Amino acid sequence: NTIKNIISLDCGNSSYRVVLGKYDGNKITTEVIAQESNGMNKVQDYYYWDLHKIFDFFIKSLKEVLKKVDKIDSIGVCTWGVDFALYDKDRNMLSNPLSYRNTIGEKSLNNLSQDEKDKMFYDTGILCDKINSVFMLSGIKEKMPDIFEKADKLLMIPDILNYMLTGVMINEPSELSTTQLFSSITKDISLEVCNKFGIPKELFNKIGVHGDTIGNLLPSIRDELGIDYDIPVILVPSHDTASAVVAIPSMEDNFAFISSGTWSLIGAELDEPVVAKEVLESNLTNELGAFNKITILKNSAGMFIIQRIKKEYDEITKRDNSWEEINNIADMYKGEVPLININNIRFFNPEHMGNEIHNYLVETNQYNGELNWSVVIKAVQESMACCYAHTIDSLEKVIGKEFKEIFIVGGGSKNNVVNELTAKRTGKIIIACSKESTSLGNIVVQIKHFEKEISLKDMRDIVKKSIDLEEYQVEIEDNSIVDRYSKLV
Ligand code: LRH
Repeated sequence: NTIKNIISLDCGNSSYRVVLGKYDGNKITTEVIAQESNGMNKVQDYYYWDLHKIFDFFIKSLKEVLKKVDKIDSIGVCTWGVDFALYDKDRNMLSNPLSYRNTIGEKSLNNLSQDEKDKMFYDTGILCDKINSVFMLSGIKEKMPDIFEKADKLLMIPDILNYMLTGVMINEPSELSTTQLFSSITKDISLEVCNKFGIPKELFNKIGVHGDTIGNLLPSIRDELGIDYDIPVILVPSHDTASAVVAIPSMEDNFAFISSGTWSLIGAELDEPVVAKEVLESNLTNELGAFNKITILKNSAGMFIIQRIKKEYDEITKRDNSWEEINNIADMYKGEVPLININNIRFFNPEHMGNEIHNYLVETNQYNGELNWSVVIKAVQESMACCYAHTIDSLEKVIGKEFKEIFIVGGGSKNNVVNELTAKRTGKIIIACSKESTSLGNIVVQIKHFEKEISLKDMRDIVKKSIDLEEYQVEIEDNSIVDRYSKLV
């Protein structure tokens, strides 16, 4: 049997899924085996993630996979960035992982001067951002000193799942780069940043290499699955953005992308980080991608805002409105385009997103009257496209290249309205790729376990043969709206 059955566990902020990829030596066919919604649980003062529930879901899904195939050949895990758990020296998790939407790290970021923030960027290539793990960790140090003192090891979310599966503690580099405790320049833990925040370097484990085997599935899990052979768990680029970028079907080295999910990561792939003033000024950051590539990108709010609005609107209308219905509501508005800075902190985690946007539009004289969902949804769709156009423009200036096309990957690539608006506001050809790009990237990297010589280019060639693309192209007539947006940021 030459077909390899490769499993991806892809956990996003709003949902997680198990995807079975069948690789026949030429291309991959994928099937989503199971999917569940994800969300933070608020308990008293803090928002937490439930990793044990995700683990349980994964094991159940593997059982489903085994009803469909004779053998599972390998497994890879990827998740969202920045969040982590601390373990004591006996390898017990000290607390459920906190979500980056907590404000516990805010103080240590706000206490930094501009010079200190700049220095951290020059040390790591990473922009200081409120969600970076370093700030959460220093918040834990201050507000939960007992936990901090007992901490012996730190595992990022995908590392936790890999540990639960194999019993091996390892830190994966792309995910580690979202902490800002790791330098994309030296590709190692940044002693400068660790020392500055009093974080022991010893918290970190061995840093893994993409394509290597972390370990085999634990015997207890094998027993539960009723199998008697080893399944290797492979170290894939476990930051979801890094895996999604692997699955960009570009045959050229230079390409621009938008990885669209709860967040929108707008960027390009480079060989080396750009550590310069212009990067800082454009709010770009140099994350680590697959196989030591750099993804220079802006971490922008993405579908989160519109997902929240849909949830609120569903509650009011007491029904599950389809996305088409949500888009139709926006279409009803024919007045001047309302704009919001989607990355304004007030839209990060408000009690009520619809009201927050409405209030903002009223305060900025873009609207007056009662809350109108057409206006609110329109504002979000248009502002997202303007943010993309504005960011791609700064990216081109920073790296001195112009892009003809932009690849959109991830769940958000299926939002036709935003895709069309993006084509209109950027003037570029928009190529919508797979909804399951993160899993495709995860799966295609696992092929390295079976074909040691495979290159990143070969992987992209396999992806290209495995998916259908959809193109959007619109002539720009008047783009003053992007200028109007640029003034908001
Ligand atoms: C996108 C993402 C992003 C950030 C955020 C927390 O899913 O990984 O790159 O790190 O989640």
